[in-house]
Amino acid sequence: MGQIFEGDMNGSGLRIAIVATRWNEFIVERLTAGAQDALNRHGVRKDAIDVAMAPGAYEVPFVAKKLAASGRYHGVVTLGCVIRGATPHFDYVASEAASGVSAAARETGVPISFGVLTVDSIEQAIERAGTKAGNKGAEAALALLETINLCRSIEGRSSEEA
Ligand code: INI
Repeated sequence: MGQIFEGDMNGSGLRIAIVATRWNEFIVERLTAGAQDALNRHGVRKDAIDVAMAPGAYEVPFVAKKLAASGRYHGVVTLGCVIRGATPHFDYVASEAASGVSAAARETGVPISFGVLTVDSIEQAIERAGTKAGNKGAEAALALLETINLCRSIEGRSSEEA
């Protein structure tokens, strides 16, 4: 059998950027706290986490790409919340956010995780921001650590190396 590449969730020595939106701040500040807590618990130092505030989810990919391209971070967590309204605006904003974030990661070669909630109601958002459905900010932070370390495993480097 060939090799199996896996990433652990060891965050020691990593520098991480978080992009969070001002839109739906009530929800997104809980996602941000969840992401910061998960990163700290997995060894990322508090002073190694920077937070950039974007206006809305539509602007998230642009800001995430700037941060990723700066060369200052091992990875970027994106956080936001798009709540379906009565107009098609939701679909445009949500799909631009999702496809833009994955394009930014591919174009920069820097892992970027997607913690932008796309929900039907404020209740669903609350459920995913630290209540009964967990905290999607924390999940996005852990997915980022795993992806960073998976890349290092593929490149033949340990998660202890800078
Ligand atoms: N931005 C969000 O982050 N969440 C939303 O629910 C939302 N809604 O519903 O419109 C939203 N719109 C703003 C958008 O992200 C841009 O900031 C705006 O279009 C300016 O470019």
